[in-house]
Amino acid sequence: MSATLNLFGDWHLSCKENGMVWQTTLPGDVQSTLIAAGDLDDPYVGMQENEAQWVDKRHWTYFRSFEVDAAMLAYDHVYLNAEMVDTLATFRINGKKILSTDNQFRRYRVDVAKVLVEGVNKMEIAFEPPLKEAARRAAAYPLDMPYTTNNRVKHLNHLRKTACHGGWDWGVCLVLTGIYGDLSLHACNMARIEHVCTTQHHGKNVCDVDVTVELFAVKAGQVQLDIELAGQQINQTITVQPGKQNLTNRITIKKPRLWWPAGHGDQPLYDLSVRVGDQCVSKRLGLRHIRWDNSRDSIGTQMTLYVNHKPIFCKGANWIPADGLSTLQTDDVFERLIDDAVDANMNMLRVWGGGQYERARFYELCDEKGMMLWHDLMFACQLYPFDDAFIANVAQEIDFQVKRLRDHASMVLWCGDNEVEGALGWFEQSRKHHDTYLVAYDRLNHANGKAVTQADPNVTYWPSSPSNGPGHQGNVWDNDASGDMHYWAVWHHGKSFDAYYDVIPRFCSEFGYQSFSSIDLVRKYIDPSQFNPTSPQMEHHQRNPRGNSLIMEMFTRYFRMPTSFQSTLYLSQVQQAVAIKTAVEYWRSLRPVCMGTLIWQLNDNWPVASWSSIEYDGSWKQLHYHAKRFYEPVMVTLFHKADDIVQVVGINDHFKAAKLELKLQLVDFAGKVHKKWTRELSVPASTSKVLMTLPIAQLPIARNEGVLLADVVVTDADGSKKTLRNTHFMDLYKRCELADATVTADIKQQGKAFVIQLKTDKPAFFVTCAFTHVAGVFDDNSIDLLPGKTTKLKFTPRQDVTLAQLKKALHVTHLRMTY
Ligand code: BMA
Repeated sequence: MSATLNLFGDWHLSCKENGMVWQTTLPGDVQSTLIAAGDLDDPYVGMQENEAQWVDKRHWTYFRSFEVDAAMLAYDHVYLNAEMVDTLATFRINGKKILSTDNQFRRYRVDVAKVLVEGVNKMEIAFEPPLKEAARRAAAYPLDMPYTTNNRVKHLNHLRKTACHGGWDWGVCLVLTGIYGDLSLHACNMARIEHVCTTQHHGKNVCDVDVTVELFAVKAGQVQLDIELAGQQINQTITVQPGKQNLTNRITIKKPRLWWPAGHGDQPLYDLSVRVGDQCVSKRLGLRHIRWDNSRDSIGTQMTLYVNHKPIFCKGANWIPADGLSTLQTDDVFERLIDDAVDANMNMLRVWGGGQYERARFYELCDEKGMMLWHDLMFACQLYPFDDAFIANVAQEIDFQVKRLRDHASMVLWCGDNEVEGALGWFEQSRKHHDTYLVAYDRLNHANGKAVTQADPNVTYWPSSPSNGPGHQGNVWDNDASGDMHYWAVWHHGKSFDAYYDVIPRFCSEFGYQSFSSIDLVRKYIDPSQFNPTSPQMEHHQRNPRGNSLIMEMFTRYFRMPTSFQSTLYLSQVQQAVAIKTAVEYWRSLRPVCMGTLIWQLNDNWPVASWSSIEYDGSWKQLHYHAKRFYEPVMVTLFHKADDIVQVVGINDHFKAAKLELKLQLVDFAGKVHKKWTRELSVPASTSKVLMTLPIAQLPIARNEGVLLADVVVTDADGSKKTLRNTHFMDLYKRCELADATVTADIKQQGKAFVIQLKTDKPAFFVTCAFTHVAGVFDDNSIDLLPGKTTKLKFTPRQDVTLAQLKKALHVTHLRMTY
């Protein structure tokens, strides 16, 4: 028999410095409590974030009482389980200290039988101010460990805590204090379950699943073990010895239904339950075989993922914590964002190392929806301690996290860190004493790799992102021949978009371009008197020091200057979409040399100018609509490099050949068609193929007089057809005399959704519909329209709204309207 007492729920929170007490709940954080109580203004609005910075300088104590019955105390073993305790906490029960924590990412379990009493018990969790302790540790450290200047606070590298709590170049600075994972008491006899881990062995039409139960026994004796998987059971009485032990059993699943990444098949999940006594651990397993091919080839080191022995082009984006406040990182937000990723034809997210290991639901949703995860360990952009105590602390974190997450079908790679190998070259100290810091880095990185593979011997451990691969320390920034690459020449180094043609990444795990939030979100957090990109409030919501100048300067290269604030916001999103579309379509055309592109970044954790494709309120930026199209499994891209020859390339991610009907036209800005090409084509499985080449000089109109517009009917694997449009400008947008098109829109209700019918009198580009104060998603947006045809967009609101309200709230923008 066992018993459990969930300690989440109602708590009190007190502040040592001012003696005040609040009623609150856990899971949660101090900042959220103060906001809810009206003692802190919403830090996302205006510049109110500045007013929230006192909170992390104080001592906070959570306290409550709870009842324990005699039955619980009668067990052999009673322990407290605490997860995601952020960060420096001392736990007391009935005045007796039972635990102190200093790692948000570890699971803490302590025996509490001796301190509990029958009846009412008191629990208190006292938190130290994190930054003070971080500074103390930094000062005491024998080597100066440089911290990231992305953050508004110092020395967070000395604490095992979500690094971007300090802000980052897109984030709100809220150095949280709280508990987010679990807080519960458990009582059991004989032994407790520490972990349940599985290993899949795939054969022909069969999958053997080894189920390993890690037990911690408090005394020697016998326990009942029951395993159930795919309708099969194993029931045993087992003998345990005091301490830790592993028990492995095998269950064979015949004719397994395999789990596939989104876009490649279904995600069947098999229920697994493991019982010891009446403690139960349940999981849902997706059966799939994962292999990374990182072998050398004539170019360098490959980075190709095989799922069930099929090559997968990884298409996706980077994931940052879903909100600056832990209480707003809800399951609903997880689901919405993962759905948005799937809807945009993504199959992979990279859980970035400056964030956190997420709550369980995040991983369950990824399993259910086929969203593969590249998972960093939580280290990013700064140098970290490397002494034995720090390494041992991190080893416990890794042991827990890897065992917790390894059975998720979505988990395909563990990576040592984000840009820490690269960061060795960023700081004066580490440049000057390079060898010292390299040895320090290696020490931690190797230990972490060892901890990962001990916790999951079958997983691929990739040392860092970017990295040339295990054992290949070198120039990680400019080497496109090996491993993964972060390509930031466009954006951080201010290069133009054609610089994306200068590299042939094997796997580009980060590249991004900033845009502003759209006007409808800006209205929610910026005062109208500040509607100017360089107003104090707008600059406060731009965390990349050069951000605004990079955006504006790039306008001057490609576009005519926008003449209003609203146009500036809109155009920044056009520009971002063009940048990333250029990169992705070109790199996808390079498959199989390049086998992955992950956009920096999917989401925002507060309203801000950033590289995200989805705005803080969940609306899609133009980029995300373009992503839906440029990540289509079968598509046609058009591009030209310095040679002025337009290449028309077909890309096919499916495992069988794709049929295409291509209708290509050369259209001028009045809508006149100057040339047409019609072709029936096919692209072989899992590859890209040049379909046509068109020298610009041989076209009947000048390059700035029109565009190439490709409409492609793709027959999908299931026989269904869809038409995809792709437009190619042969000259800079600013040099083209775009027609002053009038786009008209009519809205009709269709069940819960609404259909917007768009018509134009002249060609119109980047036509984007939006609704003021109405949240929701379109099935397509930021599209190009030709006269003479009605185009329908479907809008699914995420709130209750009437047709009349929508008609009033609609605004349509296209490129020519910005000047
Ligand atoms: C990347 C990330 C982040 C950062 C982004 C934009 O390299 O790793 O550190 O937010 O660049 O600068």
